[in-house]
This record gives sequence, C-alpha cells and structure tokens, in this order.
Amino acid sequence: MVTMPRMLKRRFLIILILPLVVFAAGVPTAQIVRGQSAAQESPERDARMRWFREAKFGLFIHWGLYAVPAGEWKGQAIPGIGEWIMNRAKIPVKEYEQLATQFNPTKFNADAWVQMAVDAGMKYIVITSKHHDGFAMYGSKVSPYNILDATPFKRDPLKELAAACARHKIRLGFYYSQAQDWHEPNGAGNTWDFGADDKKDFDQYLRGKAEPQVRELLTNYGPVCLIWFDTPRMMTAERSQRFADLLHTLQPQCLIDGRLGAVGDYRSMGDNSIPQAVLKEDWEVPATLNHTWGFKKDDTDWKPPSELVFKLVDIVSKGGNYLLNVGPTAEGIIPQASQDNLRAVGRWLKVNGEAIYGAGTTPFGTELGAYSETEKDKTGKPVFTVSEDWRCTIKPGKLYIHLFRWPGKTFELHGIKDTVERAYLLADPAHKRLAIMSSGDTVTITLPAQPPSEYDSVLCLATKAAVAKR
Ligand code: FHN
Repeated sequence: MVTMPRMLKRRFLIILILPLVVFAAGVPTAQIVRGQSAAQESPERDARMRWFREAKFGLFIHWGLYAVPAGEWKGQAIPGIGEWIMNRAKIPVKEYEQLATQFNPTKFNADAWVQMAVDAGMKYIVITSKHHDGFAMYGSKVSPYNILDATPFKRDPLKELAAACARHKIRLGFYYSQAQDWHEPNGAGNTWDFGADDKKDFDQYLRGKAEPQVRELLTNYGPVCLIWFDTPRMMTAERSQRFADLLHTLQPQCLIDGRLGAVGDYRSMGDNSIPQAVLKEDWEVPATLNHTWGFKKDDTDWKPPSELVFKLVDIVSKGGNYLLNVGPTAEGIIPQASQDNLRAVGRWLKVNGEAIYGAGTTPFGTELGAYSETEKDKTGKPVFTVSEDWRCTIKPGKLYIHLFRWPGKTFELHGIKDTVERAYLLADPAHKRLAIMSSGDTVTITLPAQPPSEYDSVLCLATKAAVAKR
C-alpha cells in the first residue's frame, strides 16, 4: 500500500489559489522582450500562451549536415553530441562545407515525420532551421550555404514540413542558432578558423545573416508557433530585442523560448534537466532519447517508453512541457528505435491523455521526492532523491493519480477530506467505480489486483469541489 505523508490542508489550498490570484493581476507586458513571470500575466499573453500550456508534449528535431559524419571524422569516433562534431574535431569551414555535396536525404518524407509526431501524441514540432554549424536547412536567399542551393537534394524540407504540419493540424516552430555560427567569420564560436569571439564584428553577423534569416523563417513558412533560440553568447538585451521586435512585427503570436538572451515567453530548462518541484511560470525541458541531439551512429542507448512516460508525467505535474528530440539520419530517416519508443508513449497517451493535455500541477508535492538527511553533494548541499511511485496532475473537479508502481490492493491518499465522489481507472473503458473509503482527511481506494497499464495506470478521482486549473 502506498501512503502519502500527511500534509496541511491549508498548504493544499494556498497552492491551488495562489496562481489564480497572481494571474488575475493582469500587469501589462511592456518589459524588454516579453515578460514571462506570473506577475506580468495579461489577457493577451494568456491567449498567446494557451496552446503551449495545453500541448505539454512536443517533438524536437535536430537535423543538419552533421548527420553525414554521424559522429565519426576521418575514421575516428568523435566524443560528444553529434551536432557539435565540427567544433569538437575543429574541422575547418572549407572541409566541413564539403559535407553539403554529400547530403542527399532522398528518404525524407515530411508526412511520415509529422505522422510519427501525431502518433506519439505530440502537439508541436520544433526543427533546426540553422544549428551552430551555420548551415540553413531551408532555401535561404540570405546565404547560399543552405540545403536548396548547396546540396544535391535541392528541396526545402522546412517548406514540406510546414505543409505537412498544416495538413495534420500540428504546430511548427523553428530552432535557430542566433549567436553561434561556425561558418561565419563574425559569428560566435568558431575560434579555430576565425580567432577569438571578442575580436569579431558580431553585429555585422547578426544584421547580415541571423536577423534576415529569422525574417525569412517568419515570412515564408506560414504560422510559426515558436522560435527556439539557443546558446545566447554575446546576446545583450539590445541585440535580443532586435530579434524580439522582428517576431512581434511579423508574427505577434509566435513564442520565444528562454534562450534568446533576454527574457522570452517561457523558461527553457537545461538540457535533460527536470526541476525537482512545481514551477509556477511557463517552462519547457528539451530532452534527448539517447545521448545526442544530431544523429550519431554509435549512440543506441535509447530511453525505454516507461522512462519517457514517467518523465512526461513528472514534467506535467510540475507545470512544464517536454520537448523530446529525434536526430534523423543523412538519408532522412528517424531512427527506428526512436519511432518505436515514441509511438509506445503515444499509445499510452491515447488512453490516458486526459490526464496530460491541459492538465495542471500537483497540489501535493511530497510525492516528488525529498532531500536526504545524511547524503550531501560535492558542494555540501543535501542530495535530493527523486521518488518514482506516483505523481498527480489535475483538471477542474479531477485529480489524476499516476501510479508507476502498483501499490497493491489499495491506494491511500491524505489531505483531501470528503472531496472524492468517484474513483475509476482511465484505462478501464467502462470507468467502473472503485470502492472509496474516507476517514478524516484520508481517502482509500480499492484497486484491482493488476495494473491496467504497463507504464503508468492513471486513477481518476472526481472531487466535489472543482479543483482550480493552473
Ligand atoms: O549546443 C546546443 C546543442 O547542440 C543542442 O542544440 C541543445 C538542445 O537544447 N542546445 C545547446 C546546448 O544546450
């Protein structure tokens, strides 16, 4: 039997009510870029953020010339993430550029990629339009170093993806490396060809390439749900504002991630870094399925669907979005294991999606884990041990208890006195009522002998009082 340590009902209420009080403040967003803090919430921002808050699960795609070497350069395996091979192996621009002549992803099928995202239950797609290597994966008039002009492929995959996304009614966003551009003498990052960054005319690069390319992306590809900027080296507030102004002018609904250089529309967590507690602001965690973003032929250490489902639920219960990456090959194929594992998540979501899309954060918190009283990390701080028994997401009038470990005959929950009217498992198509016993602020639900779902069996508790949605 899983029991939750007792907690104060007052704390429960404060957690539910506080976001409503703060969001109601409606402070205008006249700050640099667009404010993301709850104190800056306005009806306009609320409307703009709505789809993102509902979506919860997105597909990240890292695809570029780096898929050709796939982690190996001149017969040597290059350690680190695949899309950094140019930097890690200090490949001169003149040599790296040659990869374009070999890049011919004839197996690329935009509809198949989008269909996979749909099957996985993902609600938005973010693809690299230009990564740090400086190569544009779309037909750019700003620089000939792009897939349409420099490869034998001679197609614009972003155009094809935009059309496929429109057909499948899924949102599309673009990753754009605004600061690092290892192909350009004045872009940040390439010190092996062009010397130290502080000697470069960075604004010349920004104005001459990055800003006009972002303009192209916001002009030629229909509605763009977000621009995913990254690694904001040398990005002052003024430089960031220039990009933000472009977005505001060309596509005011388009969101800015948290890595532009000044405050964006939401917070981007570190790669694969899930916070320990609920965060009230909007946030997203970019994450890998193995250990690389761009395709690497040697990296086959795939996270199993059980781990992906746990992470998705964990993230949603803390108020975030999960942007999960695939790294397609140079032929244009998403690795089969990535496809299989994502589709397994999608099958779970088909049954249990009600507890994910648009769901609010846990009103509890004790189920997330605890700081060790004895163990310390290198800096002397207590180690946080993540607990993986259960999580909770909410909707008005519903508590969804995600059971990752089947607790046995009963599940006991404390601190929700007299509120549960009905209990059933989402995986049971008949939603057969489960027996409920209430005693004080403890509710005990009688469960069947076996969990109905392989990864996470969701127990829905319908409550009398409507529970506030975040
Ligand atoms: O340097 C990049 C990396 O290649 C990858 O794109 C990730 C995705 O979040 N972002 C940067 C590192 O944080």
